[in-house]
Amino acid sequence: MREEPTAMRYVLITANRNYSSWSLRPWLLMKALDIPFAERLEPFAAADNHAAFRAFSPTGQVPVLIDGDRTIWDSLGITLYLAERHDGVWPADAEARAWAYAATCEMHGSFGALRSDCTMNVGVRVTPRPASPALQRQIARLAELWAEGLARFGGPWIAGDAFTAVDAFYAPVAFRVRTYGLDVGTAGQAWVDHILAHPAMREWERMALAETWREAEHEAELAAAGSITADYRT
Ligand SMILES: N[C@@H](CCC(=O)N[C@@H](CS)C(=O)NCC(=O)O)C(=O)O
Repeated sequence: MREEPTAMRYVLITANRNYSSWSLRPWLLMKALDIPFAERLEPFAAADNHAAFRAFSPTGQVPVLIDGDRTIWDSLGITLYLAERHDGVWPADAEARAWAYAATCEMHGSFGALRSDCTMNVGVRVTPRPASPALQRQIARLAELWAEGLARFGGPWIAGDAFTAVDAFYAPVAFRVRTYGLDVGTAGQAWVDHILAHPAMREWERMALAETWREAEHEAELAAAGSITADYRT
């Protein structure tokens, strides 16, 4: 049975806007769907924040959603929780919804080479090192998946005319496409441009650029990814 949300009691705990790709997913989803929440930012203070984050997160990771006396962890767990309480998390059309479930879970459980070789760093532009075969396959899969969703469900969002969770899950990849100049095909690039222009993505980007924190491990991952051609951060 559907549980009614209690207005304004959500607290979403996230980390640095510049680096934290998993944080972006529920933050963007809630902003895009106008679900009110209080923000709590826990910046990365070290290469490993597990012990400190365990004070509020059972996995020692962000994002975490606090709803009254409940703690919901993992970006997919948070999304499923919100979907029980709010309209619009998933596409209304059954075929688009089935496709969006699969595409969202694919993002959640795959794309390891993309995550490790093209770390999210919103404010920076990079000429990447030559892509490994695994990364090439994953970029080709992104192009295929986005083109399929846009063609089947009519766009401009991945699974239809409304922004849904599948867009939120691929949103960090849009920042990666821009940072590393990845070729995701014409249709894929149209979606990337569309989501980068979303007011909530622009808000996240503004906050990322204003951050003065630099976390050594994330910066080292970036340096390993290629040569930095621009850095727009404060
Ligand atoms: N599967 C988790 C992954 C969460 C995750 O990896 N979070 C990273 C931040 S983007 C984290 O908290 N890392 C802790 C650290 O860097 O010490 C989810 O979907 O929420």
